This record gives sequence, C-alpha cells and structure tokens, in this order.
Amino acid sequence: MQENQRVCSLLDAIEATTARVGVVGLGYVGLPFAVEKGKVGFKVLGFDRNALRVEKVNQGQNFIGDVKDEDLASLVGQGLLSATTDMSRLAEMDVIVIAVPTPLTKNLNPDLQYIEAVTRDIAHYLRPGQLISLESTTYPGTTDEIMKPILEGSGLLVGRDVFLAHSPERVDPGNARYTTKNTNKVVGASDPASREVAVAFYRKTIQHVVVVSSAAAAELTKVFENTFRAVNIALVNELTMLCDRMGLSVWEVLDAAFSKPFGIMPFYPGPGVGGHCIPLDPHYLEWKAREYNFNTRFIALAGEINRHMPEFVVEKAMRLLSHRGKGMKGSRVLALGVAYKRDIDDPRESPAGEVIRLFAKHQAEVVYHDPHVAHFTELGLDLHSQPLTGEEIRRADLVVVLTDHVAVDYALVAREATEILDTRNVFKRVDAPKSNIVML
Ligand code: SAJ
Repeated sequence: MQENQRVCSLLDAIEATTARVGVVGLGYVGLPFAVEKGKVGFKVLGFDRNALRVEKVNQGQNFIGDVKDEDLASLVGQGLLSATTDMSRLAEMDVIVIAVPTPLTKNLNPDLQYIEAVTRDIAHYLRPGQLISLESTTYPGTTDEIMKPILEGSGLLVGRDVFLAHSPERVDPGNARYTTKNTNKVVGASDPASREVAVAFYRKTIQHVVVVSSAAAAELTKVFENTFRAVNIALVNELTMLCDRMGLSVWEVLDAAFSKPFGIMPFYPGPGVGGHCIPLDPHYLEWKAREYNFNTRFIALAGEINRHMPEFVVEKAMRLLSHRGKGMKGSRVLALGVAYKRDIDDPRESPAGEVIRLFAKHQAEVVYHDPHVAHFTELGLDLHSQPLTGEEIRRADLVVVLTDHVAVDYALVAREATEILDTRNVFKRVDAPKSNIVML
C-alpha cells in the first residue's frame, strides 16, 4: 500500500473512531488520556507492566484522581477500555500513545530506559500504517534521534510505512478546570504524513491542537513550559531568603507585586519543588544543551535554589527553637502535609522528604499529618500519618506546614500549637490569633 493510501486509511479509521488505540503507561497521564479517547468512541487498550494496575482497569476500578470513577467503570463495562501486560498486542493497534516516566539519574541526567524499552517493544510488533505518538516529557531530539532509529530497525520507514509524532502531556494533577479534554495540546512531527495523521488523531478529543513543524519543537515547547515554572518558583524562593535577612514579609511583597494587573503572574515560595515534572524536566534540556556547547544557566540556578529550600526551612526552624532555648535534638516536630502539592495524594519528589530527613539528621523527632498520604516512604523514610488532634499538636515543640492541603483544621492548629512555621501561608485564610505563627 502506498504512503498516501496508508495515510488515507488511517485518517478514515481515526475519523470513524474505528482505529484501535493503544496507550502505554496507565499513570496520571495515560489513564485520563485513555478515558478521553474511549469517551469519543475509540476502542482503547491500555498497556502497563504493572499487572495490578492492569487488573484494576479491567475491573473498572479507578486509581487516578483526575479520572472519574464512573467514567472508567462505564467505558470498561461497554468494552471500550481494557488493559493488558501483553506487549504483543501492540500489533493490533492503529495508534500507539506512549506516556511512561522520564526520570533523572542520581546525577541529574536523563533516564530514557522506559521510553527505549517501550519503543523496542513497539518496533518488535510494528506493522505498516501505525501511528506512534510520544507524550512523555523529554529533551528535544528524543523522538527523532532515539525512537525513530529503533522503529526503523524493523525495516519500516517513518513517514512512509509508519508515522511518528510528539505531543507533550499537559496534565496538571488536581486541576479541575483544565482537563485532558480542554487543555490546548501541542503536536509536532518531522514529516508531513506523520503530522497529518497525528493532528487528526488529537483533534478527535482535544478542542485546540497547536501544530508545530517538528517533534523537536514540540519536545522543546514542553520543557520550556516547565523551565518557565521552575525559574519563576526559584525567583520567589530566592526573594524569600532575602526577605528573611531583611526582616520583610515576602508574602506581603508578593501580594503587593501581584496586584499589578499586567506583566506579571503569581508564583509563591515553598519548602522546595516536588512532583515528577518541575524538579526534573528542565534538567533534560540542560543536558541536551551541552551537546551544543551551551550552558542553560537559568535552569542550573533555578534547580540549585529550589533544591536549597528544604535546608532553608530547617535552618529557620532551628532558629525558632533556639530562640525558645530549645535545641533540635529531642525537639518534636509535627509536619503538616507531605504530598508534593495541595490536595493531591502524590508524595513523589516531595520536598517534605528532604525537610523531614534534615530534621531527623539534627536528631529532632518528626511526625506528620497528611489527610491524603497515609504512608510516606520518600528518601528511605517510613512514616505513617498521625491523626491531627489537640494533644498531638500540643506535644509538638514546632508545627511546620509543608503542604497547603485544604482538608486540615488550621484553626485547631493555630489554637493548640506552641509555635508554627508556615511555609505555605495557609493561615492567611484562618481567622485566628497569629502570635504563634512564623511565616517562611
Ligand atoms: N510550586 C511552588 N510555587 C509555585 C508553584 C508551584 O513552590 O508558585 C511547587 C509546588 O508546590 C510543587 C511543584 O512546585 O511542589 C510543582 O508544582 P506545579 O504546580 O507545577 O505542579 P505539577 O508538577 O503537578 O504540574 C505541572 C503542571 N502545572 C501547572 O501548569 C500549574 C504543568 O507544569 C505540567 O503540565 C505538569 O507539571 C507536567 O506534567 O509537566
């Protein structure tokens, strides 16, 4: 079959939603994506190496906060969504979307093991007419320089026999306003045929598709988005440390600055930057830029400042205890919130891990309460969330707010705590005496 016949055939199948869709990686990106495709009528098969996740999907049991339980159950019940660990079934797919993790190694280098392993599986079962789209956040060049050669090792050519694109995920976990369906989506491919079929596929479920001329442009767009956040968060974190020395409130200054109706956007300090995106993705770009003999200084500096924040929080806590004649050793610290951001249950890369590790290193006794995270095992810790009672709060020599979850009784904390270090300005919303509250 000629290239344009393959394009026409795939376009027809996409338009009719008869194209079989495979989603590799059923995490916070893959499962919402699979559900959206199922909801418009595609028959979707999820692929995951985690047999438990596969079983949960096949039983219609949701495990991703951004997916509605009833949507998953309904699609599985209709036979529009199922899952498997059997990678040989990739051969049945017309479109394969990859949403696997892109972590960093210990020395902040890209770790593409998951993308490469999945691409090898796809290449093994590759057949003419398939579209492969990478959604994982990665450095510019991954799709064309890493994936394409592996796929063409099958003897099939990208752009003629099969199609290859990059469409970076834009999922903001916990964001009820912007979902997989209504978030503008960037799609890029390095040949016209791949671009045509990829754009048609994404336009079936996403209201606004932003087309770029290459996979690398799409990859760079996403790492820029996250670098933009990392740099701006680092800027307000740096300002926080300066305000601490100047005896000024960074929260007051930022609130005043963000009253400007143009030319600025709100970012707020915190105990560090967590999650599987912001602390990691910019370093993918930093690593690739070196290949062009280019030092991305903003990325390096932002990472350095954001990674320093846990140390700043613990140093400030040490000062507070010392002012009351207490040393860290033997002091009891109650941490409020360990998830990496508000109102979610994900503790991955959470700065709370490093904060708690540093407290323990100074021989403070640390306990935590988090309504969304019952068990916290980051950085080798093994802690369980304690019930938030008046007694627990009074027992603490210092309460440290690390995550600004809504589902915490901050009025009780303000009433019962001896002293509070608030790294998230949560007490701004609480009508209670503030004499025992110190802001980051
Ligand atoms: N943070 C601050 N101050 C801020 C904003 C965030 O300290 O002003 C911290 C958060 O507490 C968190 C970390 O930074 O620990 C990351 O926060 P985030 O809001 O960027 O949350 P993520 O990583 O779950 O989601 C982001 C998306 N967020 C938004 O656009 C609001 C977006 O950058 C990406 O779509 C997504 O990562 C991704 O998957 O790349």
